Amino acid sequence: MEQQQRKSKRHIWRYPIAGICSAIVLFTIAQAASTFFGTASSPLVALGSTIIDFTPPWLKDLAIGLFGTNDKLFLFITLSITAALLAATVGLATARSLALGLSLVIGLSVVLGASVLSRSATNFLDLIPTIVGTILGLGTLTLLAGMATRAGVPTVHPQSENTTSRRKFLLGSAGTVALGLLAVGATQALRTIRNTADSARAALGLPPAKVKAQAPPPGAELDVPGASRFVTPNQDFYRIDTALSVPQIDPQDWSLKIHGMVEKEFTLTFNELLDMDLVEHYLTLTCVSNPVGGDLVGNAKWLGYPLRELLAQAKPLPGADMVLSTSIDGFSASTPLEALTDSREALLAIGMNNEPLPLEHGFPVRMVVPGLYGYVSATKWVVDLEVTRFQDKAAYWTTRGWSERGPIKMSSRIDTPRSFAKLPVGKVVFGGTAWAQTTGVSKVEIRIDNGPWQEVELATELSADTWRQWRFEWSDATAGNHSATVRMTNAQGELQTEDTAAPVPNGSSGWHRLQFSVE
Ligand SMILES: Nc1nc2c(c(=O)[nH]1)N[C@H]1C(S)=C(S)[C@@H](COP(=O)(O)O)O[C@H]1N2
Ligand SMILES: [Mo]
Repeated sequence: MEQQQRKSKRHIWRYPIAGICSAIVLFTIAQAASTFFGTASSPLVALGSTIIDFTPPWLKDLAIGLFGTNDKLFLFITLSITAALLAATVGLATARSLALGLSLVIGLSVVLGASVLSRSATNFLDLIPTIVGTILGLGTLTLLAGMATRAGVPTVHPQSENTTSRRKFLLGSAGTVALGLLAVGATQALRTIRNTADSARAALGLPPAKVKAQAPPPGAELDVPGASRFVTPNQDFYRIDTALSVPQIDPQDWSLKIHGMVEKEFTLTFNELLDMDLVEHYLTLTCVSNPVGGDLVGNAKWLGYPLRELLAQAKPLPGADMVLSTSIDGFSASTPLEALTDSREALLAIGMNNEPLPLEHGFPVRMVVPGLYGYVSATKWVVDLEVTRFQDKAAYWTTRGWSERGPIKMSSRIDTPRSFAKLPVGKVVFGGTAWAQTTGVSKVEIRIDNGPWQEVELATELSADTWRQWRFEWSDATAGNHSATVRMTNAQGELQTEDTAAPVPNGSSGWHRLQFSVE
């Protein structure tokens, strides 16, 4: 008896492994099966998205601050570690009783299923991947827990039995995991072959713009090494969204419903949009989460149809003051109706820098609105526009502690030198950018240490909707530690505020300052 107890203690490690293996099988099989349903039918994606939706603003901000656009990788790693710990605990429970372990798995699967169903654009059919994964996960747990238990029973040839049972257990574990991974690999390959959004994007020839954008004047680019370019290449453009997996939309399946407080509701198809009089416009997009000096800002040439014209066709009713735009993945933004009907070039965009929108930037259709942070205006994968009132509806981030309106705060940034750079004595070249969308930048000043404010050279302005690069030469940089501070003035003569504010609830403010040394 004593002998047996010691033995089972020695084999106890097999149970957590059995638990982890069955979790891997559950998730990989469900992931594989989700290929045949909507993306949110993967319990991993659904759970991750649900967590993102419930992440308090301060934590989201901290994650973006710490990990930048890798915040989702961070979420994924945290999620994996948590899942592994949970699975190990469930495994250990089976050492006590298999029924207990199996019930725990079923309980956790119910949570997974609930998070799948809670996603927008899922229905009961999307539960199938979770159910199939759970069945195979339960099977794996039963099998491996059985092997673990048999290994704990003493026999007449303890030694040899011990090694074979261990080998069997390890083989069994490795085998189930390998099968799961194989299933994911195979379906992933299938997904790539069938990926209609990717191939539709590749096949899409953008129609020419009826109104071409004015080309940036030669002076719009200052070419300071280490400073950002005037136009941000698509692959370098910051990406912020709540989508764990990029929505895949076949343009032929896309349509936009315009409804709510309008005289005439209608639905727009992609082909209809292609046939409309499209315009081009350069516009600098900014994220409300951008910290002072941060890089969640980019400038691109957008091709699209003016939302002003689209809304004119729907004829908003008196009293309406907001348009709630909703993405296929459930994200929504509240944009003041005025910003979409006044003279600014707010677009229902299909093109970015002469290409169809990249998938992660909203293919096939998104919104971009000059002067407003992305969270209240730049809905990607947009499928629904509801004309309504601020007092009746609230958008995604508004219900999570951010302001219902988000005009972009004027801002300026030092791109080069970098913080804590070590530079040789002599000439130091500073470069950066400043933006005040819809108003325009009229002056940028720099201060070295606590010296006087000095005006910098400004790039030629393309329009008030785009940022302006700047350049400054400090010709007699002296050895020692220094700081540089930058500030701007907008075209109405208003100076950028020195008061610092955190991104929550409506955008950061304060002067960008950095330290460097000259030696
Ligand atoms: N569908 C969807 N659209 C979205 C978001 C989102 O989470 N989901 N985020 C918004 C935010 S906060 C910003 S700053 C911009 C960023 O656009 P980009 O990723 O193309 O730079 O998209 C906006 N549109
Ligand atoms: Mo954002």
